[in-house]
Amino acid sequence: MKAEPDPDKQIQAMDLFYEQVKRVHGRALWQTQGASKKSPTIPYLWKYKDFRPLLFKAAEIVPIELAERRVLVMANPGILTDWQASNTLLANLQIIKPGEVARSHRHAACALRVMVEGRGAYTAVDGEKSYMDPGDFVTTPNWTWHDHGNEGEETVIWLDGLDIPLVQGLETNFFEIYPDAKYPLSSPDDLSQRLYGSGSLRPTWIKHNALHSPLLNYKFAQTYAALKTIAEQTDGSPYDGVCVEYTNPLTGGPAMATIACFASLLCSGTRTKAHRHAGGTVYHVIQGTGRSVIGGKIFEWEEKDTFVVPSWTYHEHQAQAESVLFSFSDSPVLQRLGLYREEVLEEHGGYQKIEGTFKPLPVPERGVGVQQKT
Ligand code: GTQ
Ligand code: FE2
Repeated sequence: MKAEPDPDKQIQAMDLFYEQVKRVHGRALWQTQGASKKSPTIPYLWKYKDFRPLLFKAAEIVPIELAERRVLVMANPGILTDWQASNTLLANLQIIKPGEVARSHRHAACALRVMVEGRGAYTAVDGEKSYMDPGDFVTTPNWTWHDHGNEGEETVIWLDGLDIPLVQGLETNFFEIYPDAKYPLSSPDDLSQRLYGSGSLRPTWIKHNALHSPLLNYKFAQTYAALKTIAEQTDGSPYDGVCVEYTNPLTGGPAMATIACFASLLCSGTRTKAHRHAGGTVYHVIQGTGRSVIGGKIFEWEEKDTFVVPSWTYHEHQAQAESVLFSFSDSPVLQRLGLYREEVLEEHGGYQKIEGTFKPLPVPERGVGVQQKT
């Protein structure tokens, strides 16, 4: 007859065993399950009115030559290991004073800009200069040389979106500095707008086989007019309102291989229903005021604020005044890899149960005054 196993002894034996496995830098898989299940990205919102004075302070005390880019990162407090808005994306604010140039460089990460305030600044991408007005959406495809400059009278601020955390995760974050501050210009200013700005008329003599849109600047005036025309006829998606994607005019695909970008018009009083999808999304309020419910919490937003909806988190929007939300997400990556999925909330008539209101998290003492990465 076999004796009953002693549970205490069994646990002891297992603990000893796990130690032995660890000594050869191994892990028992059944012990690690669950450790990586939860995304560290938390829903979060950054107020422009908090960042704006700090940006101007940076412009005053940090010479542009000292910073590769004079940029403040909107850091998701759920992600302790780095400074980023979501697991894959950065959402930063960049400030350039009149007369300044941010020197030319290129990187494996893709970048985008949404102009927030000021006029007279340009970005030059692989030798083509594009002047940027508030609300414009501008692409900097990966591995293109780019420098920025402000030729106007006003200090200029814009939102940068980048896929640096994704590219870092893949350990392919290549980066090069151009020997001169500016990369030589090789095309007329705003050429891509002239060639591709109509959206549906394709110049037949140009071959363009890149993974990104050939159009560098999607002018806000054009986007807004299109949204208003559509909104005269339809409320659009029950989840996103009158939402359009900034596409590659040659393929209909995303603006860049790794980042899809959208503009959504929510007419005054619009309330969308909740859905969730794979892929983290950063929203930037181009204009308007309203609130979003993200993961059961109310996030109040106003013009120029930025917020993040983590992957697989329910979200719905409500506009108090007519609002235009810009958003960008890593969904093209997920779609390509067969990882994309989406789901509509069925309960409570399609709206989330409210469990609270967003409040900025207190900043731990050690986080103030010292530059520290964990
Ligand atoms: O403007 O080239 O916010 O390379 C972060 C990295 C902006 C830029 C950022 C960059 C840039
Ligand atoms: Fe850059």
